[in-house]
Order: sequence, then C-alpha cells, then structure tokens
Amino acid sequence: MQVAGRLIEILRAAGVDYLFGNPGTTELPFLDALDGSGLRYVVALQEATAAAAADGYAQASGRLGVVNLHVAPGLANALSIVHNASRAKTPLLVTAGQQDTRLLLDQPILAGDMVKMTDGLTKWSYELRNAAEAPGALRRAIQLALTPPTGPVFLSLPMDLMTEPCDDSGGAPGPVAARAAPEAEAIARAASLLGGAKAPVIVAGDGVARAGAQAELVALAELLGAAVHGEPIHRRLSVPGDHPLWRGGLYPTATAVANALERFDVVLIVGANVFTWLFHAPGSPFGGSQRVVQIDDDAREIGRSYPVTLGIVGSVRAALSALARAVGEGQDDAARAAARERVATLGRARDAHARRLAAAAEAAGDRVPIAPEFLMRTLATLLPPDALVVDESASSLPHVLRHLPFGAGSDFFGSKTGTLGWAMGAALGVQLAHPRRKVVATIGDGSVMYAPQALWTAAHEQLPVTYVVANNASYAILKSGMLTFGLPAAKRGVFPGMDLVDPEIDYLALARAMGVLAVRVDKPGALRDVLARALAHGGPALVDVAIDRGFEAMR
Ligand SMILES: Cc1ncc(C[n+]2csc(CCOP(=O)(O)OP(=O)(O)O)c2C)c(N)n1
Repeated sequence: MQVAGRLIEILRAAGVDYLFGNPGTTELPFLDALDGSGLRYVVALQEATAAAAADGYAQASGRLGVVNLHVAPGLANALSIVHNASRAKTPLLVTAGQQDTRLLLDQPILAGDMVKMTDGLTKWSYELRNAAEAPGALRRAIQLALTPPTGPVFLSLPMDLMTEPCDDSGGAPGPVAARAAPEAEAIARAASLLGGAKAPVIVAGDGVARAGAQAELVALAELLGAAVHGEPIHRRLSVPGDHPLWRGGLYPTATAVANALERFDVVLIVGANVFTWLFHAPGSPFGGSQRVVQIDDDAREIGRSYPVTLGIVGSVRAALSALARAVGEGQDDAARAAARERVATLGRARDAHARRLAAAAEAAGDRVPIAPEFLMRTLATLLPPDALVVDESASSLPHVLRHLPFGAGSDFFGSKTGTLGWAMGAALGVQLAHPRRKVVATIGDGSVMYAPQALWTAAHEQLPVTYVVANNASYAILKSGMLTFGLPAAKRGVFPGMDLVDPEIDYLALARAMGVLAVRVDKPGALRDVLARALAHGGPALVDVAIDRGFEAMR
C-alpha cells in the first residue's frame, strides 16, 4: 500500500468519517486514495468554509475534525478558522498538500513554509520529511489534537511522499485515558472554600461543554446554591439556558466583570479563559476580596492574567464531580437549607427576568422593520427542544442568547474569537455530526458574505440547515462600537464602510444561485409562517429577515 492509502486507513481506524476540503494539484495523490476507503470527502468551495465545517463537526461531535487544504494559499485562506479553532480548543486536524520535496529548493508555485504559517495556532505543526515517518506523524497529530487540552494540529503532506510504498500496519493511535483526577487535597480545600461561602458564584467557560461536564456542573451549582455566569465571550452552553441558576454571559470588560462578581465572596471558575476581553477597562475583574478557585484541564489557563486563590489542573468533569462529592459530604443541614434557599431565590429572579424579556420581545412584535428580539423570540417558539443553534449574528447575539430556548438537550455554538466566516461552514459540520437534529444558523447579513459558498455545499450535500439572516444592511455592531468609543465622526452620524447598501445585497438571488430555498420577510406578521415553512423544509433554506437598522452604544 502507498502512504496516502495508509494515512486514510489510519484516519478511518481513528473513527474519522468525513474529510472536509478543497482540492488542488498537491492533494491529488491523497484524494485518489479515498476511493473505496469509506472516508467521505465533503467539498467546500473556499478553504475557510471547509475548515469551518470541520471545526463545527468536531465541536458538535466531540470527535476529531479533519480538513485537507491546498498548499500555502489554501492554508492561508483557512488560517482565520485555525486561529478561531485554537481559541476554541477544537480537536481539529488540518492537513495540506505540499509540493514535491525534490522541488522545494526551487520555490515552486504555491509552495510555502506552512509549519511557520501555523506557528502559534496549533499544538503541533509538522511537515513530513520522508514516507516512513508518515503513519507515526499522523498518529501523533491525532492523539495530540484529541488529548486535553484539545486543539488544532497541522500536518503538511508533500505530494511525492504520498505515492511511496508504506509497510506500516495502519492502526489508529491507542486510547489515551486523559480524565486525570485532580489532587484530593486540592479538592478538599476547594470544597471548604466553596462550602463556606455565603454567596458563591460559578463562572463557567466553554471547557465545560468541551468536557461534556454540564450535568456535573449543574449538580455542583445546585448543591452550592451558586449563580452560574458564562465566561466573557462564551460560545457554548455550560448549563441549560433555562436553568434557574443560569445568569447569562459576563460582559467582556474587566470593570463589568468586577461589578458582576462584587457581591459574591467565593468565585469558582471552570473551563474558562480568565478572561477574554473586548475592550480595555482598568482594574481587575476580582475587584473585591473574593477568593477564587479555578479548575481547568489546561495548566496554561490557571491564573493566566490574574492570580487566583487556588488552581486545580485536571479533568474538568472529574474535578466537578469530585468537588460536588466533597461539598456534599461537608454540608450540614443548615448549609443545605441555605443553598436550597439561594436556588429558590435565584430561580424566582430568573423567572421574572425571563418573563420581562419575553414580554418586551412580544411587545416589539408590531415594529417594522422587524425587531431582532421579536425575530429571535418567534424563532425560539418554533424550534424543537433538541435544536442546535450555530451563531454569528453580531449585534443580534444578545437576543439569540436571551430568547432561544437552549433547554437541556439543545446546544449552541458560536465563533469563539469573533472570526467572521465561521458559522456558515460550521453549521454544515454541526448538521453532519447530528443528521437527525434541526440545525439553525442565526447570522448577520454582513457575516453571510464572508462565506456564502457554504450554501452550495449545503445544497450539494442536501443538509437541511436553516440559515436565518438578521439583515440590517449594515455592520451594526461596528457602528455601536464607534459610539461606545465616543468617536467624533460617529457622533456626527458618519460610519465609514459600514452600510451594505448601493446596492443592497440580494440574499435570495445569492442563495437560489446555489440551489438553496430562499424567502424574504419584511413584515412581523409574516415571520412565524415563513420561519415555520423554512424549518420544515427537507433541504437547506435561507430566510432573509429585514430587521431594524438602529444601533446604540454598547453598555
Ligand atoms: C474575519 C473578520 N473580519 C472582520 C471582522 C470585524 N467585524 C466584526 S463584526 C462585523 C460586522 C458584522 O456585521 P453583520 O454580520 O451584518 O452583523 P451586525 O453587526 O449588523 O449585527 C465586522 C465586519 C471580524 N470580526 N472578522
């Protein structure tokens, strides 16, 4: 067998079903070996979209996502998504063909130093030097991507090596037991800090969802009677969005986090970047005298920017269940009653808040153009309970997070570092990972244009993703940003390059050109029916919703 066939065999043995990609000359020997392998090639018409689909697949399945790109320019096109994947810690194997090794000194067309290009974005980047090392390098790459802290890896595959003979056995990397139990003493100390808290709070990061530890987090939060916030820029669900203790995401400035955490005495941070900011604000997020416990499977996250009282490195799931056990054992009746009381109080406040939001959204139901809160509220009432939402809706994101149900069983995925051009493709991967579940992409009109070719792959693969476009014919969030910064031209109503008009983009024509059902809604009264029909459609659909073009400074 040749190297290419052997590499594909290793991927299959490692449980990989889909290879996302966009081909070129340097990948041809590799792609040729796909025939009869059982590995499905899913083509995207631009590399960022292929990488995003692989990323969405990996995030939604918890399995390895694999993408094959076309040498240096193809990789360059996909780097925005690799950057995003490195922040999202997606187990993503990025491969690219490389020119024939005998030519590299001559700088042939398309060739480049791809290891250098991915520097700082992967856990490991490597270019094969000879055929014999290819299977071992692939096994190492797979294992590194999947072992916590998970993350992207890169492998460059020179085309001449792909057709050389290979006598490797072709097996997958062996299983790695990576649920490292945290130190018992540290858990006991954390339990005593948290158990003794009068007002505990949990800041949960996307690492909780990555670890599949939502149930463990809920159990601990309920035991403690602790409010749960999402980390700033949270893009996964760490507890069901309708849980009484869920308080939503923290606003991404140090001042806002300090204000939100001020009234709590002990903070547990788990599976989070501490913290990812949007704007500079002076001071520390731990402004008060709180004690801070931080759990992560990535030692680099502990006390990364701000010192903590106690850091624990280990499996997020194992640590949360050990902590819940220790807290439970340490609680007396009075502590248990106090925690129950906190759950009840927080739950009542949450119910009242949810009712206020729903009423305000419904009250906006007669506004023309359509209010984004009414759009998301209406969508929420139509989605099945196990729906999967993929988001890149920029200024509409707060409405998505407030209104979509996100009960237990549903899930949410967003662009981790704000990279536009992720969600259009990621939704494809999420749908392939969960073929029987409803996948909806909530996306801004500007964001669509970073990866519209995903629509073609959706049609080609007959993936029934519903793209709901919140169309305000502008980059509204950037206009808000200009006002937030108090910029003088913005105060005069001047927003350079932020209006997507003259001409306005015809999203219906765009979608239809790629074989996707497309409908426009201008009036709130028509919204429900149009959305319901698009959601029920057996193939991909795009609903272009004319939303309010207003914007204001962020808080
Ligand atoms: C790759 C990339 N390019 C540019 C940006 C900057 N950016 C952030 S939000 C945004 C506008 C998004 O517009 P749209 O999707 O229409 O949503 P809206 O702001 O109108 O709600 C832009 C251009 C980015 N985050 N990523």
